[in-house]
Amino acid sequence: MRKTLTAVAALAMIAGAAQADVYSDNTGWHVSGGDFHDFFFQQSFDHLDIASVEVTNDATNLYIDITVVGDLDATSWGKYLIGMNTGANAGSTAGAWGRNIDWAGGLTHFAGTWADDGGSGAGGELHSYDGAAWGLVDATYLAGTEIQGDDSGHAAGTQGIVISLAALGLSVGDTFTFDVASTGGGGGDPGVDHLSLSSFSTDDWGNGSTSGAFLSYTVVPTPGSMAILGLGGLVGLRRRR
Ligand SMILES: [Ca+2]
Ligand SMILES: [Ca+2]
Repeated sequence: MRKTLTAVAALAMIAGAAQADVYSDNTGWHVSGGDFHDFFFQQSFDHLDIASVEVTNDATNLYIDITVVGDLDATSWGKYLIGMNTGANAGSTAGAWGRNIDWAGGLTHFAGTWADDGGSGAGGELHSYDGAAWGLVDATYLAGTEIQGDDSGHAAGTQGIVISLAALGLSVGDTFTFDVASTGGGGGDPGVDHLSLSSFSTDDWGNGSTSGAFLSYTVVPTPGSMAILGLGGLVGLRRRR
C-alpha cells in the first residue's frame, strides 16, 4: 500500500531539499474503479477524496501535506484526521473526536484538522492517548506551537499540517505508523476516505469506516545537519594539513 516515489525523493536529495515520502491514494468514482463512493461522488464532495499524503521532517517538526482532489479554497467545510501510533502504548481504536471510525491499528496520537472556513485558514488540534484516555496537547487556536496549519496550498487541494516531533516523543530514526481520513463536521460521521484503503470506506454518512493496514514513516536526519557534518569534516581536513 505504501507507494514511495523514490525518483522524487532522490531528486530532492540531490537538490538538498528535505526528503519526503509520498503516499498515493486511489481517487474518483468507485463505479469506475476509484475509492470515492457514489453517495459522496454524486454530491461533488471531492474535497473529501484524498489523492496523496506527503510526509517529511526537519530537526524540530513533522510536516504532513494532505492533498485532496477538490479545491479547498472553494469549500466551506471539511475535516482531515491524522491518526498515529508511535508505540508509546497499546493505543486506542477510537480517535479523540468521537467519529464513527475504527482506527484498527490503534492510536497514541490524533490530529484533528479543518479547512472549513472558505480556504482562509487551516487549523487543528493535537491529542495524545496515555493508555486510558485522550488529552488535548495543543491547538492552532492556542498559544503553543506543537501543531500549526498551513493553508498556502489550499487552491491546489493541499492541507498543510505541522506537528512538533517532541510532542509526539519522536526523534531521528524512530518509526511510527499512521492513517489519514477525511470526514465531515458531525460527531458520528465516518471516514469518508481513508489513505489506508484503495476501495471506498463507507457508502453513507450513517455507516462507519475501518482503517486498513497503517502506513509507516521513519524520522530522517535533516539535509542541513548532514551538510554541517560534511563541513565539519572539511574543516578537520584543513586543520590536519
Ligand atoms: Ca481517495
Ligand atoms: Ca482511499
